Amino acid sequence: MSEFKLTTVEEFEAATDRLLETGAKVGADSWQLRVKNQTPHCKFGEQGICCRICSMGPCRITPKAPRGICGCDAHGIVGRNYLKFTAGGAATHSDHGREICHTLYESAADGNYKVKDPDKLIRIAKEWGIETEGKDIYELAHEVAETGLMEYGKPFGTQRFLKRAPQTTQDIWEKEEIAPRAIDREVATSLHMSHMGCSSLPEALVRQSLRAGLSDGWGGSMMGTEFSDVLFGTPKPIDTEANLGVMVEENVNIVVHGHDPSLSEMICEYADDPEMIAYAKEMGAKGITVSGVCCTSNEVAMRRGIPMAGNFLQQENVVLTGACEAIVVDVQCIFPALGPLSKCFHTKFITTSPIAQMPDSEFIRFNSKTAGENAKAIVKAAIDNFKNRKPELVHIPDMKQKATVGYSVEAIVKVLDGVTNTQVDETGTTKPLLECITSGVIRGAVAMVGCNNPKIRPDTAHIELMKKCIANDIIIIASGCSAQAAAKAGLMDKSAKDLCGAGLKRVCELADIPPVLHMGSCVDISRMMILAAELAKDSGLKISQLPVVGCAPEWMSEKAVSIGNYVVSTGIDTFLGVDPYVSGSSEMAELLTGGIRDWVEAAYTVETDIEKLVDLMIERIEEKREALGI
Ligand code: XCC
Ligand code: SF4
Repeated sequence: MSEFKLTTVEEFEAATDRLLETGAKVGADSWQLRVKNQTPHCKFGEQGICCRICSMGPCRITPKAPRGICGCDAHGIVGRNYLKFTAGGAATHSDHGREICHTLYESAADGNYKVKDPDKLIRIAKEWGIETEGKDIYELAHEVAETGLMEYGKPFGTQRFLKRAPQTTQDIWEKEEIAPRAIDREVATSLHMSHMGCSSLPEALVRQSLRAGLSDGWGGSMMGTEFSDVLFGTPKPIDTEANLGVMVEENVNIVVHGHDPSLSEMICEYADDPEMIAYAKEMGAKGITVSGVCCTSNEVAMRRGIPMAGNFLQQENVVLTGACEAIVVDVQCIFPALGPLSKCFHTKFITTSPIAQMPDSEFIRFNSKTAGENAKAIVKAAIDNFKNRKPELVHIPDMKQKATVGYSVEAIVKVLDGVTNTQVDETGTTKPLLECITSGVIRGAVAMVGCNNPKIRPDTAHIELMKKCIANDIIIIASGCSAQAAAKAGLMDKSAKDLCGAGLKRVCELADIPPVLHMGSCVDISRMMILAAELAKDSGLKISQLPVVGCAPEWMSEKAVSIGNYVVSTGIDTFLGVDPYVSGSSEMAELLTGGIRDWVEAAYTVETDIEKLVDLMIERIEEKREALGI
């Protein structure tokens, strides 16, 4: 038996350096070079004290100029910036959710998109009070999709999915007036409040940030996750591989990148088509390999076992291999750099969404009605491009790890069933997991999420934090680029149980799981909310009492701030490794790291020293245990 070994960050970096040498040969730019050009960053921006929301400015706060021209102080400026940042994230995640609602609406027995998990659809319909009896599944799909779409603009009431939270959580949201109403309304209200001459009171701005975040996590993102499951199947554990070594030199390599599975699912479908494979062979390749980057990669890895080429800061590397025939993108987290970079190689950079259009790309407009044809055209374009490779530029780092992914809440409940002697009913409960936690076999859980950020040595924070947690019997649930960091390193290989403390190791063996559970993409952080809600309901505790924390050590996007806001608002303490541009206001910093605890029973901790960050998380988990007397 070969011995299990994690891939080290030094090994990643050596592989990247080798790829950058190729880049230098062809005159390619890279994020590593651009970071140098942008450093040091603007101090005003870093502290959040630059305001340019009206044309009397831009105004910057200094000791000599403590107020902008309108009289707004640092606290108001930082607060408005924070709210706008959140609104950007909530809008983005939720609009992704809306696209999925539309895809569901377009589903048909003879269409491009089918309902793969009818049980889940029926469950949601019942939950929403939609009559299911005597209806054709597609009739029901349309009705549920339309009801979902109404959640974005309904004039009255709050989000339907809030009822999934424990009553105690719902009461907090009501009392604090942060229960989210229509999703678009929360985004629009956020932009209204942060307009010139509206709110400049930190409390009001933070409250709306929490509310907008909740409209994402318990609204748009949750619909994105649930309806993706309905359309493409609810994830179950499945084996795959991760890191650049999943690309295959002899094959046509298609890399999917972005977030919306409506595109990537179709690409995978057609790349698997015997007709297409035959065509690839005709063109001199041995076959077709689809691999992924960022969250769309998580989506197809969880449902199809499609390998993960890498996470956010590895997106340029896939092109630098010289072996990427096409990088096909939909929305979000796509570097505009891919345009000029792909021009240095034979790679086709294919954009597909009117929402993400970029220079130097080929735009093949993708929509649900013509999805099949679009996907076929894209796969064909990639195959046709195989002959244009420049062999002297081809180098795929020989680097990959095994990973078992696909841990939806349903899957977690199922795999942990039977680990203890707890009786569970047929629908399954989280009681076995709770028993592991109360007995101390598992000390607690960390929800690891978020991106890479050049401010932190890529992946190190994710990996080091996870290693320390599992060694301390803390189980990790991961999503987004954090999950991919884990997979690339080998932490989603079941053999990684050897890095755990004795308790967690035993659970991994009994349940046959890796110690880091892949829960999906970033909209799938909604799965984590549901898991926390179920744990609270099954234990009779409040979510805030559970020994569970959230962590985004290398986050970078607006979406991540929206996520942070809904995780905290759900009662889960959240640890950040990068400051969300609030250091310029003591009032804002104090509210987010302390004051909001009085409202939602949780708050942020910001600590850029990663060693300290992990210790603080473990400390918090142990504090929660102590308070429960377990
Ligand atoms: Fe984007 Fe979702 Fe961040 Fe990765 S983790 S860099 S947001 S792909 Ni969401
Ligand atoms: Fe300056 Fe006030 Fe205008 Fe902002 S809103 S740019 S602080 S004048």
